[in-house]
Amino acid sequence: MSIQSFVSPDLIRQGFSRAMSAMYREEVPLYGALMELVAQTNAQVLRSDHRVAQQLRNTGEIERLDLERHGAIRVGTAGELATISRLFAVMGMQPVGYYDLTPAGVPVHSTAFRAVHEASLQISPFRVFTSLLRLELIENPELREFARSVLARRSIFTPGALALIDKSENQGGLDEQDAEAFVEQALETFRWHHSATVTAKQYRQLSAQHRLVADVVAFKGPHINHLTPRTLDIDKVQAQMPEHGITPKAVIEGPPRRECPILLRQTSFKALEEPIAFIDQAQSCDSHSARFGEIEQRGAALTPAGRTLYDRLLNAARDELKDFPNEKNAQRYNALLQAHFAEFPDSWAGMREQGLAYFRYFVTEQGLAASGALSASETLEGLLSRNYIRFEPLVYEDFLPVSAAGIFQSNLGDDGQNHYAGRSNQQEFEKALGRSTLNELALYAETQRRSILECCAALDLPPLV
Ligand code: OOG
Ligand code: NI
Repeated sequence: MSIQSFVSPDLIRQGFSRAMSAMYREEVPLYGALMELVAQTNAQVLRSDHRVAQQLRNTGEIERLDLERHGAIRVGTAGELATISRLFAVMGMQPVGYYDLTPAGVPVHSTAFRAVHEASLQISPFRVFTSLLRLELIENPELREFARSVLARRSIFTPGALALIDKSENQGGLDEQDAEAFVEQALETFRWHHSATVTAKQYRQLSAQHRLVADVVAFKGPHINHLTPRTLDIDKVQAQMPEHGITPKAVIEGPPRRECPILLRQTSFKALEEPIAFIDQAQSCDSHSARFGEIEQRGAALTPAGRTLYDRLLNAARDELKDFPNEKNAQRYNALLQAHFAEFPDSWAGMREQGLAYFRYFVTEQGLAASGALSASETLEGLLSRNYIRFEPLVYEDFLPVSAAGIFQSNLGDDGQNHYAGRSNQQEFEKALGRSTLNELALYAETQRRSILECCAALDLPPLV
């Protein structure tokens, strides 16, 4: 078979993301309502805020905005994680970053599967926050063994999906027909199954250990637990949610509202209580809240210096609050965030000059007109000051551990505040994954560098980086 007949992994991912969204819309009615609200708000922002509209046009993000979403799943074993990694690889998604959620009382560690090159992200920015349950943190040895044995018996991939993953790896891609079948088969892994794999009593025991343990162990597969659209104004959507029958959590995770958004702001809500059929009773009064809704607003990716500053300011606000942010202290928490983040420059130029964020550089019309007549000793700053090039912030494509912990906790209920003795263990995670995770900061630095090299080529200059 010739290479030319393979479908681009980027297009398989785009198709998969669409199929996932359609499935989730059918399974979780509130998701449809949320998508409409976000689409309306984004359209309003684009009409009224010309600066944001122009920026999104300049970077091309405007074309991916409606496609943009992330999902989340939780798997139970090393084998499941390794195969999920191979499944995502067929769609051009790689594990980026390592997130340890145990300090926040959630017995998992995680990575985000996503495309890594800006050209691929442009076709589909679909990402999946993927967590591996840390069974070793279950203290009760009998319950731990029980959970292990239940997980060992399940198989979360269809035979068709496994065969197509093998085929793609062996021949280096999938043709049109196989790609279509792959999307259909892969989707099955993420579907909700309303029948549990345990008895009602066992479910309650797992749930008493941690709701998350029950969510992973008691079901046939790692159902997608939320699918999150990207909004251009999270405060506006949050304010309008109640009118649409949606009750968000009290506090928006991440940085405060700013002129120049950084990283990621998120909020979630309970979307659906699912009745479950246990193996010993078809109709049970137990229900399980497996599905959530979430929205997010994305801002600029920060450099290591910017991230250190972000972490320091966030921690300072939280330390001063002296409690987990909740309904009662939400107002004070927001005020504290605003006060502490006053130290973080709120202009793109300021952040660029201080090396706090990553940017993409673009040649201007003026630059193109001057191309060929520039001296070889040009500098980036010189080109910027004469308007031969301009810059736009590079969007953050990843997640935040403190925010993710807040999302987990609000989704799981109050019993998420356990303390685990387990240490962060990236090595163990990567052993399970069967490969190493990529460093997100290196990816942003590469994209920034490529954009500078493209400018140099267009201006007929030697490389400036
Ligand atoms: C994942 C929670 C984290 C986010 O956006 O930070 C997350 C989960 O609940 O499985 O999705
Ligand atoms: Ni999420």
